[in-house]
Amino acid sequence: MRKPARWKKEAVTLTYVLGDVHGRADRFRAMLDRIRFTGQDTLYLLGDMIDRNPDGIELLQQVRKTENMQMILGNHEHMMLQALAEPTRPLFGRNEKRDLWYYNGGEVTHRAFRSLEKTEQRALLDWLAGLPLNLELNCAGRDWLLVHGSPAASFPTRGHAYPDETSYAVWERLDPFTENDFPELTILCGHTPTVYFRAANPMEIVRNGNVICLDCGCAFPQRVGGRLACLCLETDEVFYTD
Ligand SMILES: [Mn+2]
Repeated sequence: MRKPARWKKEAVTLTYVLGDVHGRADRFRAMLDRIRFTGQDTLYLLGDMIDRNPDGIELLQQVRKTENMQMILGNHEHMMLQALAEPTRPLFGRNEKRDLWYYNGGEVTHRAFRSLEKTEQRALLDWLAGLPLNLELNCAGRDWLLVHGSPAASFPTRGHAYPDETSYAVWERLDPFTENDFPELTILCGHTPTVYFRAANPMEIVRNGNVICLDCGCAFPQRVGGRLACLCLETDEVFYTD
């Protein structure tokens, strides 16, 4: 007897989390195929859809227009917002925020952004400026906290080196082996490729205590172990691109 090919998806709706796609639309598409993402499921994105590879703007537009995809702000979107908000100095053409953004792989994103209609540019920037720093959700019987770099709520106690809560939340690297400010929550974080915490090629997600690090280096080529990882909250299943 032949099994219906998509039997699982008819029965349940699932919640997925991934992050740090960094302009790789090919890997993002491959992941949506792999998890058989449907209109009934929800996908949460941990920020850093842009930079280092060419498809960031297209990815942001896709997320913005897809109702069942929710995104938090990454440091790369934060850099983009700051670079485009700062006026370029008339005499020497300097824009320090833009220099920082380009240094971190933003030039390819800026080029794609400039090719958009002005109204689309404005809409995209307004949407980015409204993205939350963290998201809390209750799913599969647990309370989850989604962060790009670190929980914003730790800023008052840990954020001395940062000018404001936003910079802290998007830039500070949460260390799953030393930090446990919110033991009642399961923290999902991106931002730091997991080889930073545990050597593996290809990279694998790292879990320690109540922290799960999902950035498996999608920005980087396959030969250095880069790939996209995605976690399903209901089943605890981890998916990887090739
Ligand atoms: Mn980041």
